[in-house]
Amino acid sequence: MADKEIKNPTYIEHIRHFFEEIDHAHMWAKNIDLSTYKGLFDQGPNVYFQTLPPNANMPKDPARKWSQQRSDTYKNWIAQGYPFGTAKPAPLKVDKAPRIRKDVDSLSEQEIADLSKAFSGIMARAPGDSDSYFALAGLHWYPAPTFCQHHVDKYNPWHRAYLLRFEDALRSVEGCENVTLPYWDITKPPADFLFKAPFSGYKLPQDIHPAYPAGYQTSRFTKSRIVKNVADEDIADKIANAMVQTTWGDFISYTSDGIEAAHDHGHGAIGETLSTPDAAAFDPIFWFFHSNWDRLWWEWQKRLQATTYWTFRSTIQGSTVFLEPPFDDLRPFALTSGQTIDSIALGVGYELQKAGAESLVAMQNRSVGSLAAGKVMAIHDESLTSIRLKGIDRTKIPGSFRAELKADGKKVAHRTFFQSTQPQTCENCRKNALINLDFRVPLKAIRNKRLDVEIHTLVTQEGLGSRFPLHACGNPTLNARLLLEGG
Ligand SMILES: [Cu+2]
Repeated sequence: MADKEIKNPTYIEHIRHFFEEIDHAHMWAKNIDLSTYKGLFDQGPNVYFQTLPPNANMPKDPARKWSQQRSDTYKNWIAQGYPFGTAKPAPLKVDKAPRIRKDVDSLSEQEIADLSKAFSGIMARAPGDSDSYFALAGLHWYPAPTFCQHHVDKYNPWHRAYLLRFEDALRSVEGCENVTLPYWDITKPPADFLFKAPFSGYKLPQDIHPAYPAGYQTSRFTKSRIVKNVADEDIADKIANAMVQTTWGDFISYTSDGIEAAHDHGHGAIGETLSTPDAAAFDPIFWFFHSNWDRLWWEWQKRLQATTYWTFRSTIQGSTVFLEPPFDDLRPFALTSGQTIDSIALGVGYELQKAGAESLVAMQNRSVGSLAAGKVMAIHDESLTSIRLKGIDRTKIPGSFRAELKADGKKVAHRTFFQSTQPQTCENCRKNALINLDFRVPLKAIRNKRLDVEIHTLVTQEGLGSRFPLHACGNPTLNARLLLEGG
């Protein structure tokens, strides 16, 4: 094996690649997990001795025995205290998959016509047809029993399965067998065709809830207002921050600037039907908006070399319980239908954007809440502070809301949280009732100023305003951390 000894190896850059699927599956059967950082840490010296040349026990296959150099690299890793490391993004490769989802901006006239035919086709189906637009959009919240997977690890896998299910329905329309669901890159203005029928809106053929009776017409802000909102909400920056994270927890975060935070702010920016999960999926723009979040997850997986079940596990530093059986319980898309969906290995590709991809790589060295103590750190005059609003009981708040941080009465930061107007009816929401939201602001914007927080609901009742009292949602607390930079 042509290995080279590495003096300062890290888990994420080097060590995890020493193991293959066959090793993980083999050891997993013996109740040993080598596929996560924590699992490997627990087995550290053990693995060293088991793989030590020349008479190693493992791996069994003589062709895959560890070289002396690899063994030395592994030893160096242990000797240096098992550093986790920061991923150097793998170059983005072009996907080769039977289904390629394109950027909405790059569709030909013919492709738009086909897509339009597919949407009209499923919209014309009877509401009782499980492949109808009505039935599929209804799985997101109303009128279905809630299957809500938001603000939990299964958020991305669940929506991935949902998109596949929807795309399959589009492809079931005659003449649309090759249609795929394009993505709207939210950092660019939404394409004009999204504001024309059948993509401009949808009228409910029957009641889904007293607030959404038959005849309810979906609505969203104008194109120019959406563009302005997306900019005001710093969504591009949140995405960029998510894309350079090394661990799954940091990537998916809604508490700080992770991908679900970007998603939540996006829902609010597009409004009005989209601003709560209740009827969001009935507005056709939902599907293009969500195809983009799935693309970003897939691109992050590719950058982290985490596109299969076992390699994906290597990015998880927190609990892996959600990946254990029944991980494929992505109801109603799998299990109940007897079907299993591999929602980690997508099987669908996304067309790369012309620019964009490389620009993300440039965004390194962002401020973080904690640094490995082994690293040198610095606190600068311009340093950022993270102010945490902690312990919000969100099930008390009717619908999506915005938490605003004010300094001497002036808003300096805000966070949007996306949820149903009836969160207490959802088991997942009740289980994850208490949430934290982090505001990130330059120290100088808040120093020597009086800070306070307000919560405002996005859906307001006529004449009553939007302010929601803090004592009515668990009396959350505030704390502040100075963010550190590698110096
Ligand atoms: Cu969403």
